[in-house]
Amino acid sequence: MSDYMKEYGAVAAQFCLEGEVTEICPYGEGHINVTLLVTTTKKRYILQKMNTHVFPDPDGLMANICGVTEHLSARGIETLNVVPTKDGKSFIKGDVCYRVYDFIEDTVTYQTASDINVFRNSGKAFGEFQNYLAEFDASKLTETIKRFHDTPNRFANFKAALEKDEFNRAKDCQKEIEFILSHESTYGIAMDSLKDGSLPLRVTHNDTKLNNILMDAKSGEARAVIDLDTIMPGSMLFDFGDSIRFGASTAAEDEKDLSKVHFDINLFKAYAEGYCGAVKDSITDKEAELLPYGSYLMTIECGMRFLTDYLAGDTYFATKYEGHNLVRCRTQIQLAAEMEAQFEEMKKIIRDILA
Ligand code: ADP
Ligand code: GN1
Ligand code: MG
Repeated sequence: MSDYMKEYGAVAAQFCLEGEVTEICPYGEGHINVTLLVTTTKKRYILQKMNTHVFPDPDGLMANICGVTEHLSARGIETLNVVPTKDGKSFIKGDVCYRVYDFIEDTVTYQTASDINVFRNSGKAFGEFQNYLAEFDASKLTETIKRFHDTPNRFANFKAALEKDEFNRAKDCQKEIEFILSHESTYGIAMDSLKDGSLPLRVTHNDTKLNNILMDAKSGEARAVIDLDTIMPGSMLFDFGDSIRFGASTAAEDEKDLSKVHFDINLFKAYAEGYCGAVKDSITDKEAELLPYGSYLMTIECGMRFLTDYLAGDTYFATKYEGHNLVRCRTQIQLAAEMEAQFEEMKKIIRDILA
């Protein structure tokens, strides 16, 4: 029996699975939950050990997911299917929490946008997802992580970690610290505009990286938006921007060789064609104008979050080696700097698409 069978076999047995479990192994590249592929004699499932350090209200979180997935499947849209426990609950609640989804077969997730059409299709799917969420009653949603994309608050957390420098790591990342500190004046635009009402508050996904969407393995079309843990009120800038942050790069999020990491404006254009095409009836002028800024903001915010976690001893994001968060931070800083230099071209692309 494999170690994973030993560790998770009894957990899997508490869910309504078809067939006998034959194998359990780690799966995917997520940074937050522990994700396992469970194979039975009949089918495959995803078992997740939920991260209750990051998401402290698992009841509220699972109520969000059940509500949104029911809303989507009632409209015939492919989505995650929550497999109940044998006592009819949506997850196992205890010191450790677990949930199970059907494994969505014949799909792939990409860690980079190696195919421009796949990236365009993902933009269309996230835009359509935004439209479906617009029909969802926001008052039914729990805010699963407070102030998730409140960049000024993220900056305050960064400064607190820097001040503490608990692991004496600040000395290894002076250049990165300087970059984050020197860009403070750019962090407030989205939050200020949400506060003064010039940007509409919508229900958004908030974590729209390319590996949070399942693409059809054969056609390259999008099949299902996944990782629904962070669905809550937010801005379109967050969803558009986070996809660009991750996908409009020529390299992986944790590429060590920065000479390989560049912001690719053709990938930006392809994603924007897909996304803006889908939301053209609801996007406001101000949102359209700020999409390039949103891309930059999500990128520098993520860089700041990786650096904060590095300084604080790697307690938030899953890491594979010491310094992993610093490597990730460096790619984000490089991308943010390249985006900053291309705002005008990016704005023109959006204007032309929406004209
Ligand atoms: P995390 O919150 O840690 O990012 P995710 O829910 O995104 O966890 O899952 C991690 C990875 O597992 C995804 O990127 C995807 O590759 C895969 N995955 C998750 N759910 C499914 C599913 N229902 N069917 C197929 N693959 C899945
Ligand atoms: C995390 O859960 P995952 O791996 O899809 C994080 C995102 C970051 C991303 C960086 C809940 O996403 O906010 O942008 O890592 N999710 C959470 O890759 O913090
Ligand atoms: Mg994920």
